[in-house]
Amino acid sequence: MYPQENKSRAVLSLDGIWKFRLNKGEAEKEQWEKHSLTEYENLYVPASYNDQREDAEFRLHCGTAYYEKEFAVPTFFAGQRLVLRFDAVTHDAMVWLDGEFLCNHKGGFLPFEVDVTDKVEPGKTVRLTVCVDNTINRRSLPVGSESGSAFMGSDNAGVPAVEQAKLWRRPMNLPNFDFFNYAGIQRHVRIYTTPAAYIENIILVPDIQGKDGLVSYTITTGGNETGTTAEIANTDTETTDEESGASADNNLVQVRILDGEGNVVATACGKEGTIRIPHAKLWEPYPGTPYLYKAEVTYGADLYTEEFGIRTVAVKGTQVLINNKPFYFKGFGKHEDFYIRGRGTDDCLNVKDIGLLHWIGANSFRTSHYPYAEEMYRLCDKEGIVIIDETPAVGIGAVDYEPYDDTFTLKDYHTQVLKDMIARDCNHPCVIMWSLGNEPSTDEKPEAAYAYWHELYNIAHDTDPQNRPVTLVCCQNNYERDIVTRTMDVVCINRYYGWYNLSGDLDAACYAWNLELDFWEQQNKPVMVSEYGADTIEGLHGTVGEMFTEEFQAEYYRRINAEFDKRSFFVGEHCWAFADFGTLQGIIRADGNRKGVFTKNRRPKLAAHILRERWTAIPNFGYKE
Ligand code: E8X
Repeated sequence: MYPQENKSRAVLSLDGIWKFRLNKGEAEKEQWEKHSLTEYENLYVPASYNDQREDAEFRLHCGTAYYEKEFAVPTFFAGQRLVLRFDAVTHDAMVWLDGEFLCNHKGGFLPFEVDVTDKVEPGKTVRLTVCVDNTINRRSLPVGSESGSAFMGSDNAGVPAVEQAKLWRRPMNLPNFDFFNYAGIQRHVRIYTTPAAYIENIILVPDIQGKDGLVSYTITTGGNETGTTAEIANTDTETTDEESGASADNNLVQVRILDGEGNVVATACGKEGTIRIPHAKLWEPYPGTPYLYKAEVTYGADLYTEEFGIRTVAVKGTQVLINNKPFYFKGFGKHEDFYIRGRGTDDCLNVKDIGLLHWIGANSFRTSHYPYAEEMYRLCDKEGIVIIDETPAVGIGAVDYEPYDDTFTLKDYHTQVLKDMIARDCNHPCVIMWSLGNEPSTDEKPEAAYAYWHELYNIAHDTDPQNRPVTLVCCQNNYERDIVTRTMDVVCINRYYGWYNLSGDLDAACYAWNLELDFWEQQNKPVMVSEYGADTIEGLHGTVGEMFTEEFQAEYYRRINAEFDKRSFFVGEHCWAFADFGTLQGIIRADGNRKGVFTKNRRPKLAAHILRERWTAIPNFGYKE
């Protein structure tokens, strides 16, 4: 659960300046975690390390780096349970306290935490060391190549001098994806307290019944107030000692539902149940009201308040329904990416971006290509922006459908990440669909692809208490051979007719779109475009709008969008991308990917005005009715 400060819980931030050192092969023999770093630079957390120094080594580093910080928790924390939480360390982390190994974590975009009550003595200064590893390979998500070249790279294979130089050069990461491999402690680091017996998790599932809202809730507790296993009491059998303890424990859980004005509108007791909220106000995407309630849970001395919305999501025929009304997606694929801090958590930037989404008339975005910082989802709950929540599974090729070796299968790791993402985000009203991943190979080995993705599809449905729709974002491919995409709840397609193919020819692009849409029309599924776009250099203009000009991007969206309007099963348009973003340097990237409708510093390109005109006239609901 997201760290919270209230009358029972305190939060101590460990953000700020940390000691930092890139490991150029020295750390192993010197065991940097065993003593305080002697040579180091001062770097800021949370942020990527890559752009914090004017040194190519920081930008291009491949491998591990060390962070270190000394801290003490206040003596008045004594008696409380202490938990150290990392919101995300990219990609892999190893953590030590005063040189003693504490934990490790694989994967760069989800939180991990460890109980340090017995390890951190209040009032005493301790040294926290974190080793981060930015390596990407066929065992990581996102996926990196282990030989060959990076995303769309051209390495002149076959030229002897080039082949030899490749063997000779420095080790480098070869992303199988089109965004900069930012790394480091990119999100907050905190110690939070709870009472010894504490609320471990809260799961809320909203529903609508007539004019009322229903919330099913499940609460798990830890540390256990009564000294028995904190399992839910089984009251219909004879009660043993242990069970009566558990039932007493169950009775310690109290739930109060507060409305937006702070009035108590319903109460309940026990670890699970269903609460009725008469005449409930629904959560609706902006410009509707994203109304939020609070579930205030107490368990003994502990308190945790979780915000939630009452809304439903379903797919019916060719429609995506929010609160039983057909929704039309208007928005973007985004990135967490900005000057200097790279992928570092930036609430101010998030606020700005939501403001721009409102300005342009968008109602949604996809967290391409990884789960974002939790602060963004919390903000979208309040601001009424709909999220398609994506795992970091980008760059998966047909080879990844086979086990890597005797010890590693990507699907197992992917399953874990998917479950962790759903566990982290499942209470957010703003999240209305899960994306299993982005642009895997689906048409090369269609059967193997089906076996891989369908298992994940089922796992997502089984894991999500709200059973939201599930999708897989499909790369432009042979959609007749691909048997995965068509089986998702919503068909999400990334298409670049007029850019990567039929380049610059918008007549041909529209023709191609229509041929493909004829195919999708037969599938009886809701279909949306999850990426389409054109690289555009701000300030580059032309009367006839050739590629890279602002006029071309504007015309591209104007022409293609008109085709979408002719299809009733077409439920949304997400432009690629919201803003320009960083990538690995390469021959098709001039200072990153320039397909942003906004520049990296969030100024509108011409297309932004065209989209604004269109989107402010398209309602959230009932557009295709
Ligand atoms: C692009 C986008 C990329 O940035 C995104 O992360 C994934 C890419 C296009 C795939 N989708 O290059 O701008 C291109 C397939 C072409 C046929």
